[in-house]
Amino acid sequence: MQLNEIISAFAVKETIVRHENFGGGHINSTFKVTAESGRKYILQRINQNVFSDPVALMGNVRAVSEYIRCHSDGERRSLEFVPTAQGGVCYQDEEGVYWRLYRYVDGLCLDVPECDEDFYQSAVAFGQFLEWLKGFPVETLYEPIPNFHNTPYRYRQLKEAIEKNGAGRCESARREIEIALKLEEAAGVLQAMRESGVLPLRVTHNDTKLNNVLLDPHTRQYICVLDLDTVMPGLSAYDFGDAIRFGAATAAEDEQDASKMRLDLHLFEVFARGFIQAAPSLTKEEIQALPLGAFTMTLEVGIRFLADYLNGDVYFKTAYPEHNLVRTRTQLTLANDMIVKRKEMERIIAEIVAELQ
Ligand code: GN1
Ligand code: MG
Repeated sequence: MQLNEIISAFAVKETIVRHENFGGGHINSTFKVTAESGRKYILQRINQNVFSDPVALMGNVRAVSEYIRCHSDGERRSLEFVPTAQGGVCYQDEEGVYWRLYRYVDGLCLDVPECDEDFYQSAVAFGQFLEWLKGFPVETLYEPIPNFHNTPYRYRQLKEAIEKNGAGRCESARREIEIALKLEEAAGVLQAMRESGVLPLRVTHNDTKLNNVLLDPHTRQYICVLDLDTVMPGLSAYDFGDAIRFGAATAAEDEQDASKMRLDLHLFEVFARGFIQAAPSLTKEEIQALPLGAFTMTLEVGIRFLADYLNGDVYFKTAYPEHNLVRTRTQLTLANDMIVKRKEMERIIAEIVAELQ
């Protein structure tokens, strides 16, 4: 790969002197590149197995970023992408691969909050994201991955993977399959609430991991939300839930010892407070659905990891053969702990609501 050739397709006149892998995303390949001028950029190769129409996807990114710029607190609050020399949103190289370029902003992306305030900041970031976009015409968004958080659909995909047993791994995941299938009914409740219209459709981020928020290394305030690839119509419970499953957990998503995995109720409370404060337009029904969102998003990604393990690791990047199974175990353990702690989550949410009134 000739990075200099790729960069020359964009509207910057730069010679790249250094590049390194950057970030821990499971889907795209990301590089931090440094130009002779000293300026830095983030160059990303868009994974076309996952994102079939990178141009339409970048149309979402552009529309949402511009809307945030007009409706936010005056800070930029989204990364600035560099257009191609022809004014396009991304560049397709001779091999058909799509690339995009962002101006680099110095900041921290954490996998684990170093203090409560870090996690609180990410809650404000994702809460404000929903709030600022509440007037955005949701129906104009392109859906990069249809049924992304449709958990019953994810179950259908899991069952197909079990049926096919493409990688011959069903036997080694027998326990996990059994646990996952037992939880199927509970997993469908949120989707039913979406379909019945109890919960409003919003512009949601859909991948609200703590490491998708950029924090200022000095002030520790959030700078902006990252990774807008999965922005599409969705439920606030998705964004709340995915953030809780990743950031309010006592162990990493791929901790080998799943028994270390629990929901940390203190971190749950820290995040819930920031999120609810930052998004005053949340309805009573949406607020009540937040604990369900945490459980559903955790279980959902658990079965997605499991299906990918059974399919032979064709979707998520993996570092070793059991990686997706290890991830499955942590997520199923966490989802079960959320069932146990459901009442406590609900009590915490009710207390926050009362305190904010
Ligand atoms: C993927 O790309 P990344 O690492 O931010 C995935 C999310 C999962 C997450 C699990 C497009 O996010 O849905 O929750 O991994 N993104 C896509 O860590 O599938
Ligand atoms: Mg990401």
